Amino acid sequence: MNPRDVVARIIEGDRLALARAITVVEDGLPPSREIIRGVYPHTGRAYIVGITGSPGVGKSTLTDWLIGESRREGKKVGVIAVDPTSPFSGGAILGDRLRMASHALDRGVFIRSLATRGHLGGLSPATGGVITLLDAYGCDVIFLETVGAGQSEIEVMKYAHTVVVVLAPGMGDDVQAMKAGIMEIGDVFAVNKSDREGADGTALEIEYMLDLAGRTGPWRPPVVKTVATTGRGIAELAARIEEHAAFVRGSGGIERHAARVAETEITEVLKERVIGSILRDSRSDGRWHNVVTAVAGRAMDPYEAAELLLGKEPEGVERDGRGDTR
Ligand SMILES: Nc1nc2c(ncn2[C@@H]2O[C@H](COP(=O)(O)OP(=O)(O)O)[C@@H](O)[C@H]2O)c(=O)[nH]1
Ligand SMILES: [Mg+2]
Repeated sequence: MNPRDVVARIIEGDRLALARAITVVEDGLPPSREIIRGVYPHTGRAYIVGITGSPGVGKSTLTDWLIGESRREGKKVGVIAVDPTSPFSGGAILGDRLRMASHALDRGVFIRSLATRGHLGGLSPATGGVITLLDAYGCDVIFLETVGAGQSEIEVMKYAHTVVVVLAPGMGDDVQAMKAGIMEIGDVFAVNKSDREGADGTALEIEYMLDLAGRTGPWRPPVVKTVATTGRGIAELAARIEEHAAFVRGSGGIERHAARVAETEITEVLKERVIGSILRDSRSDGRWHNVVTAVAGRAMDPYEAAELLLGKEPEGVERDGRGDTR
C-alpha cells in the first residue's frame, strides 16, 4: 500500500483506504508518519464532540441519536469509540457497534472502535491520529466516545471542541467521576436514564457541583435530562451542543483549541522521539540497567541518572559550587 495513494484516496472519501490507514496509525506502523504528513494540510475542519462518562451510562446509545441529528443536517459523521477494556474480551466494543447499528449501512457515517492496546505512545497519539484521518476523509463532525474512567481518557477529551459528560441517576460512582476532574471539562451535562428515579436529584447535584467548581463564566454548562432508549431529551441535548459550538466559534475557541491540540500532538511526538529513543538505546547497551541499579542502591539520584542518559554533566557539581546556604 503506497502511502501517497492512501492519502489521495482518503481525501476522495474512500472508506477502505480510511479503514486501512486507521489501522496503520493506531498500531504506529511505519507508513503512519507519511500518511499523517500527507493528510495534515487537508485537516482542521471537523468539529469534535467528546462524549464521556462511566461505563453503562448510555454514551453509545446517546451517540447513536446524535449521529441521526447530524445526518438530518446532511453532515458527514465520524465516530471514535475509545474503549479501555481488554482486547481479549472485545465485549464492550461489540456493544458499541450494536448500539450504533442503526447507522451501520449509512455511507455518511464512519464508526471505529479503538482499543487501548498499550502500544508505544499510548491512547492520546493514536486518538489524535485517527481524528486527523477522519477529518481528512471529510467528516464535518466527529463524536469521540470515551469511558471517563482514568486520567488518560480525560486527556483524550482535550481533542474535543465540546465535551458532553453523561451521568445517570443512582450510580454510585457519579460523585467519584465528578471528583476526577469531569466537572472542569464538561461543557454540556446529560443526565441520561431519566426514566429512572432520582434524575432530578442528580441534575440538582450537578448544578451544585458546577457552582462549587466556579463554572459561572460566559458559558455556564447546561444540564439536560435524556432517555437514550426512547430519544426523549435528545433534541434538547443536540441544541445545547450546537449552542456551545456557536459559543466556541464566536469566542476564538476554534483557534485556542487548535493551538492546544497542536501542543498536545507535538509533545506526544517529542515524548516518543526523545524519551523513546533514550529508553531504547540505553536499554540495549546496558546503561539503563546500570543507572536503575545505581539509583536503587542510592549510589546515584534520579536526576543524576537522567542527566547521564541525556549525556549532560550532572548539575550537582555546579550547584555545590554556588555555595551552600543552609
Ligand atoms: N432505562 C434506560 N436504559 C438505558 C438508557 N440509555 C441507555 N440505556 C441502556 O443502558 C445500557 C448501556 O448503554 P450504552 O449506550 O452501551 O452505555 P455506554 O457504556 O455508556 O456506552 C444499554 O443496555 C442501554 O440500552 C436510558 O435512558 N434508560
Ligand atoms: Mg459505549
